[in-house]
Amino acid sequence: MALSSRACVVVLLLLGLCAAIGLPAAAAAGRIDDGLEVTWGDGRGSVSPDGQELTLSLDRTSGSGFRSRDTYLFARADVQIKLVPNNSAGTVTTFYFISEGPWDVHDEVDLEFLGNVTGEPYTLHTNVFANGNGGKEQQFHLWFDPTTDFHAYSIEWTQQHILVLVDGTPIREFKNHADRGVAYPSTQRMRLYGSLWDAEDWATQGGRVKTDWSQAPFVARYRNFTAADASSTGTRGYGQQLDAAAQQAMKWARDNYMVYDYCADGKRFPQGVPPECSMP
Ligand SMILES: *[C@@H]1O[C@H](CO)[C@@H](O)[C@H](O)[C@H]1NC(C)=O
Ligand SMILES: *[C@@H]1O[C@H](CO)[C@@H](O)[C@H](O)[C@H]1NC(C)=O
Ligand SMILES: CC(=O)N[C@H]1CO[C@H](CO)[C@@H](O)[C@@H]1O
Repeated sequence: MALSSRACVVVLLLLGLCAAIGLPAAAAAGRIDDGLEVTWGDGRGSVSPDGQELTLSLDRTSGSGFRSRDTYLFARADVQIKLVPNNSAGTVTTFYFISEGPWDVHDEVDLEFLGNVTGEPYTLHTNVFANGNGGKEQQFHLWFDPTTDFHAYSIEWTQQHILVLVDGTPIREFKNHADRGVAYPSTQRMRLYGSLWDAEDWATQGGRVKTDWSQAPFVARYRNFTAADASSTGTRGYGQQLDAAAQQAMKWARDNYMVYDYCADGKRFPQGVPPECSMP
């Protein structure tokens, strides 16, 4: 893959600068806006002057959001987020892939962080849409306070699976069972998006707790964004089966922190949960 000459110059400059101040070159991440662009919010989304942090804010008038400059057909995306602190009830902070074609057949992989009142846990809501069909929700609490520090959230979307990771621990794997008739996102390019918006009607404790606008503006911070092509099996080690340690880690996360699983919601699916729920 050829780097553009402009990218090369930037890389060379960074390497030179790092050498000059004695830091290892690996510490020189690019600017976050090399990969992401703020697209809405009328100034409520911004990038720090050093390019290391993208901040989204939300007030009564509007939220804000960004998107990736590139589109992907299979990718591994990583970002670190520091969520809205204190009373974040009603707010939703997101990071997701979505295709750009017709809505009725769209693909999507969602991470949505549902805020809460101070001291109560955030919920990480995940969902997968393929060919316009979603309804595959799984929700998690986190094993740390996601508002005091940055933590890494990743989506690995390959031919084999969609894997969601939190600080490198897999929490959800949605396997490609297209050969058994389960729709899987594999033909439409997707773009990454992030946003901070108000959803007080449903986000927190089923909508019972509303947004406290006296706490506005609400702020979420993103940094260290990377997205790498993962179209060929095994690219950078991605797209392979989870090894025993990863399976064990995922089991730990799911046993202890999963708070909703569509596959276990017999009330919602009286005729039986969707077929992928019983596929290994
Ligand atoms: C908020 O806190 C309540 C009480 O601990 C919890 O049941 C709920 O899952 C939390 N998250 C949301 C989004 O309501
Ligand atoms: C940035 O993210 C990469 C993985 O995408 C990770 O290896 C690296 O340690 C992160 N850098 C910092 C400063 O956290
Ligand atoms: C307004 C308010 O309550 N701010 C608090 C938010 O939480 C941090 C710690 O996470 C406190 O230091 C602030 O005082």
